[in-house]
Amino acid sequence: MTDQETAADDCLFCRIIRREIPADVVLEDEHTLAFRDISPQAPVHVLVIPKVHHPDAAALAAAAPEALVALVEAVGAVADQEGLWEGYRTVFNTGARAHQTVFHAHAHVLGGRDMAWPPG
Ligand code: DGP
Repeated sequence: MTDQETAADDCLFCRIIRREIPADVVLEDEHTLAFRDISPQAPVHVLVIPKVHHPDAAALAAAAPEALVALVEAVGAVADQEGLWEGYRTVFNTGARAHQTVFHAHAHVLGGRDMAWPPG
């Protein structure tokens, strides 16, 4: 078994992809799954994840750039579907110091309220 398969076996988001853990799915295609965050930080808070397991967005870009492109396209589709025409924020937390807690690449799509800048 490869390191990637070992990681994927135990990975929370891989388990959501495999439907071993329930999630409120809002969009799915060949490359990505999008579902509502269990702890929403805005009226709309959706996680968009690739179906392949890589620990963060940069690792995904290096290993499977087409999957990262598909993920960003899915972010746009989620924003349209959720009616976020006035704007939304896309966040990739990378590493523990940036508050990454699930080490499967994911984009947070946050919207439905005004966003502060600089981010906390
Ligand atoms: P991050 O902190 O950037 O690694 O984001 C991980 C997010 O995942 C966090 O906002 C909470 C969310 N999350 C954790 N466990 C679950 C779960 O079981 N279901 C769903 N829908 N979201 C989860």
